[in-house]
Amino acid sequence: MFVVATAGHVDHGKSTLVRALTGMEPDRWAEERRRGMTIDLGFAWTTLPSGGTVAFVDVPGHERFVPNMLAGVGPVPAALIVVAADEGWMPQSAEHLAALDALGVAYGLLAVTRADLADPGPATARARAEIAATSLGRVPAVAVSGLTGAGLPELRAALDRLAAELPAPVVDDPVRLWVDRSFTVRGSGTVVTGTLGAGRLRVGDELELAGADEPVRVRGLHSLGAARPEAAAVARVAVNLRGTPRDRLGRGDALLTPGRFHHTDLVDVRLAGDPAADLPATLTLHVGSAAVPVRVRPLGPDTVRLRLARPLPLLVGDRALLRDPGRHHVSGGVRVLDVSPPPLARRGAAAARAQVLADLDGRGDLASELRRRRLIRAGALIRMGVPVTADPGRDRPAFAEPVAGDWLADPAYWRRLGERLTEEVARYAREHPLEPGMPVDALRQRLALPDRALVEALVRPPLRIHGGRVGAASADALPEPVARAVQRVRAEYGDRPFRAPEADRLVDLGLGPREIGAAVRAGALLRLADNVVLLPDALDDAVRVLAGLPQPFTLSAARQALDTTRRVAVPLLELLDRRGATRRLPDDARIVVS
Ligand SMILES: Nc1nc2c(ncn2[C@@H]2O[C@H](COP(=O)(O)OP(=O)(O)O)[C@@H](O)[C@H]2O)c(=O)[nH]1
Ligand SMILES: [Mg+2]
Repeated sequence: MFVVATAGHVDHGKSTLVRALTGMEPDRWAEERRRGMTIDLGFAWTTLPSGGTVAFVDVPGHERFVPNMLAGVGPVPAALIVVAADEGWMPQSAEHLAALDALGVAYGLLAVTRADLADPGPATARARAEIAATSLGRVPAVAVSGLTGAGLPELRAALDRLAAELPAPVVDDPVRLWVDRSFTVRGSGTVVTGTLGAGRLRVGDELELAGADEPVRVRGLHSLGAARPEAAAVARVAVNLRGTPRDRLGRGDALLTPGRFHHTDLVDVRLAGDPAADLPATLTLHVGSAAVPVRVRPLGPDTVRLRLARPLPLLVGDRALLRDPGRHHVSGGVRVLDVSPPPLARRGAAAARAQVLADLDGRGDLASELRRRRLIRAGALIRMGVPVTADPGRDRPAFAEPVAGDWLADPAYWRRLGERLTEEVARYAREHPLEPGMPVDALRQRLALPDRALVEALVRPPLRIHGGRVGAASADALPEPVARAVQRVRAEYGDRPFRAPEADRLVDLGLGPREIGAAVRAGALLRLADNVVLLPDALDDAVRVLAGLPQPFTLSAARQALDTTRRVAVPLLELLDRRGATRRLPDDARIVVS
């Protein structure tokens, strides 16, 4: 299906043309028919010569109803611009065209109506010239009469050609269905309609509705007046929602694929075209079918920050329109550059921000997003509309490899974090010489990281994580004073390895319980009992000496062979028993287990 919105001055024959093409009545309201004037959006469709379907969103032309017009054209990428041959270019012709231009609509067709009343030539020439200066560029023109039917076959053929030009919809994209109508159907409940520009809807789908705590569920789907199990973009759809009260949603709301959109009330945008030097401080932002009051804060020459009166599911790259409702004036188009911009608290922050924005183009470049955000979850970027998989077609570098979980990092920032981690661990070791490394959570806070997994991913040899702490992997990590003390133990006891330093000697050496604990954890000392320590190689040496004794041997024989005291021999043999190097027999003698 191909959806096209009408545009043009009031009474130029838009609704008449839609009626003539489709045989359907676009003016749905009794009041519209009584007054002969479109007030709200109308919907009608027909089959084209190619066999394809065109659906029209017929908009009101009167200046009072421009907001309704914008809700209709917002989600629709193609326009049928209607100008009456007898009246020519008029103020709402210009305002509607300005709106299409602001929204960046690039596909369109000119129908010069009421050609039975006047020569369509001058109106055609003027309108084509006006249109050529906008995002629509040069468009085909067809002269028609809704009264006589002249030109209608040519118009149908031109619509077919336009449909063939439109880019193929992305049916795998998430759904963002801007609601343009909501009503209640007796027995079915709430129904909303909209133009599905991308993605796919199925009966039974769960969708997200901003402001609703629970997902809403698709109970039924209609397209072109018939019930369907599914609808794929592009399509006009009516969605019956299960259990959602009618007053919970209306025009300007959006039904979304759950978890795929970031709701924001703060965006930085670029103004399209030649930005007016002085934008009013308050305007209305029109995007999709929504119209939301915004406060405007100028940043750079063509960039501003918008504070929205209510959050919207906006994406980087979205086109929107600013309008001054008081002056009935389209102030211009905007392109969303950032849907999650930083606060501007410091002095000079706005100027700095303007510099950053000057380099953004609203295309959601992953490398540039990572440079600015440094660290962010892939899911968060996707919800902002930034593609996280490298797109070879766009010739951009692939930085999309997560550093941990689904965290993406700017490579330079990540390297710097790694260096800072090393520094922090070294500093911690200096300040806490007896602890076996810096707790992971302390590091996480120190580096201001949002997730422990990031700290863990940053640890590289010679550092390692052990027992929830980050420290050096080797015994070289022994704190300086302890290392010196162990050195002296080695020097004094190296040639009589089974003589443990006496308690007062340990004190002299500066080896209290905490220092001994650190040395033992680092593998520099072996603790047999409180205040009984040996050098770590003593165990193997002892087994060798004991193996040379006649088996079994007594405690006394062992003590003499090892040239030590009971203070050492008793716990040493018990340790060897526990390790399975020796075995204690029922008579308390032992053998070395070979
Ligand atoms: N003679 C003539 N009258 C037309 C034609 N198209 C529309 N009209 C009349 O112009 C008036 C406005 O038409 P309408 O379709 O409501 O205009 P809209 O406001 O642009 O939707 C109506 O009285 C129509 O009957 C046409 O091609 N020829
Ligand atoms: Mg009308």
